[in-house]
Amino acid sequence: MSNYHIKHLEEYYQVYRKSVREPENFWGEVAEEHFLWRKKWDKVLSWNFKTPEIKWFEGAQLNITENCIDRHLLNRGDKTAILFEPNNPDEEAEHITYKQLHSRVCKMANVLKDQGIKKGDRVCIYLPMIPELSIALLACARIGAIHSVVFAGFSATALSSRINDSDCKLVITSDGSYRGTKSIDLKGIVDEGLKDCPGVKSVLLVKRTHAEINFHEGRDQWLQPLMDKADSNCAPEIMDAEDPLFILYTSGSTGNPKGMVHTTGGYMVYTAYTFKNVFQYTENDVFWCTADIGWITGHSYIVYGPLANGATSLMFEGVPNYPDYSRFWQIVEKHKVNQFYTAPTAIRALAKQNISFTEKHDLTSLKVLGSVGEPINEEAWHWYNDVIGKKKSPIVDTWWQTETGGIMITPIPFVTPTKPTFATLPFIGIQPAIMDANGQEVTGNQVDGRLCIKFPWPGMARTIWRNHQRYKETYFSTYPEYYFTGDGAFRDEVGYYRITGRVDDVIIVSGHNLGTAPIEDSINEHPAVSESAVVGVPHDIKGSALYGFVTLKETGESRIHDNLRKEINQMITEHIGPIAKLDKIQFTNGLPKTRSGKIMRRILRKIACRDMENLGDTSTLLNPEVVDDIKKNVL
Ligand code: 6R9
Repeated sequence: MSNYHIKHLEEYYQVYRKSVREPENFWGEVAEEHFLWRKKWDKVLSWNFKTPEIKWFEGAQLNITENCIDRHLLNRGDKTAILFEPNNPDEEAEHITYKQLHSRVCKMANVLKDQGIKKGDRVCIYLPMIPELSIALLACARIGAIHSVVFAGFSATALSSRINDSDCKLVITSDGSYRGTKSIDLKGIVDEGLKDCPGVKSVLLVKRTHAEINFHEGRDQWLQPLMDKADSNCAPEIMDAEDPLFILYTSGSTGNPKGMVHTTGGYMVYTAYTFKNVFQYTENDVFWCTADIGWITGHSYIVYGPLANGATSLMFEGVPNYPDYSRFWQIVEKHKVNQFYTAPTAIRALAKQNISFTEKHDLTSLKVLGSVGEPINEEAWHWYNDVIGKKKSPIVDTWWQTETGGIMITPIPFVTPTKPTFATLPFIGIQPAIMDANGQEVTGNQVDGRLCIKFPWPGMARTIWRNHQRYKETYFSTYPEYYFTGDGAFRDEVGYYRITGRVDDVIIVSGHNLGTAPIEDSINEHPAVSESAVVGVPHDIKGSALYGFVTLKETGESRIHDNLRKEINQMITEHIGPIAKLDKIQFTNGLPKTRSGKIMRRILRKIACRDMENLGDTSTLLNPEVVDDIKKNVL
């Protein structure tokens, strides 16, 4: 029996038990059966959560691109590997077969070599969602260079600090990018950023928008002419399983972004195995993950996981509301998408629109719907389930992190019965633990606390780039011998997990632990409310009091605001109890968000506490302009 593709709940429990009792045998078998190794490992796993040091498949040798491309050439050479849907629906979609992908990756790999890039060098990739982005990741992996993708929505400052942190020698970017009706001057941002990056010797440019750019002689080169001349074969660099594959930055609750380092063998095994099972991908399905490759979700579930399975992975350049709010559903119909993976923030935005946007498209190809990035609230879950999935396509609410490399807690579709707002069961091989306030693991069900993982899994990040001490302090020091996720979780009577949000967002009011997510959910149910964020402020008697920032669908006069404040507190009282009532409610024009759509509660908390001087760098926010307005109107 192959344990690669789980088919029913009993099998899940059976495979899960094996994965936990004999992790080395289990992962050894998965790795042996489904991948191409140049040399097998000497040892499946060695680990120590104190130092911390984790090694998977030590001694093994491989190249991940042989697994993602070369080995499919015989049977899937003419199958579409990457299906590119451009921003503009009138521009033709591009089908890149595995054969074509092989040739383009090899050519780009040869171009990088000609630029002097060698195994272990860092290459920064700052590109929009166009095929060259996926090809660039794979070209780096082909020659053993470590890629560091920076989301092409980040500012020049954010870009240069990431380039310098990992000493990137070369940057791959484009003249510009399209986002709906706008085109963005990416090259201008790169020029600005590179003023502070003396280590960058060359910039390779993809032509996308044909916008005029400043050409920096001696540093900049157009990529295409170099590709045209390059050889379409490039022998893969043979890598050790624990050689770094990439660095990806993620923001911490304090300080500079952390360059999470993922290595080759374990990451490949974990992303491929989770992809196959969590999306129940079968040959000829079309898989679409709407994330940007600038985030871990795109790395793992647009590029590496799907391609390691020989899948067809759709890549979309545009935005959900261009030319109008039916764009996602139009793409699903056009390409007969079978698995669709998106974020709650997109689901909420789409659910607000007129029903005609979804109704005019045929969504019957959909088999599995995925959610990732933040807790999905009940209302959004039901809309996704009923309107998009027609109650037939299970929702996989997948909890995981940049640090975990792949999906950690999730239903397996058609196997695990779903439950709104619950990520349900640990994935195969994952051993979650819930910790109480005294730092002890709590056993049994119907418990909540902080979410840790107590045993290594192949996809975990091994360190923070050149800052192992910070890796240790952030993830392995709060609870010795456990990996601490920074999230809170509740385990229900059958052992299902519900992620309750970052624990830095938990507020203790009069000795009661309150998660911000359920309070915000109740506020958001008020018909006048568009969005909200709740933070804690110090309070003499209660310890902490709750301060709410609320964005309304339409702004009103102050008399209406007073009534609204009462009604909002009434809703909270009804949903949670009077203990969760807000002491202060400030109406705002918008909430500060990260580029991936997460509300920056840290900034709001400081404003609410009138700690205006220490807001940190707000320039990388999606909407830095709202911050001043919120500061001005603080209560
Ligand atoms: C993959 C990704 C990680 C944080 C994580 C948690 C939140 C992600 C979630 C979820 C509830 C889910 N998160 N998925 N919370 N339910 N299904 O998003 O990585 O950008 O590093 O964010 O996102 O708080 O700790 P990353």
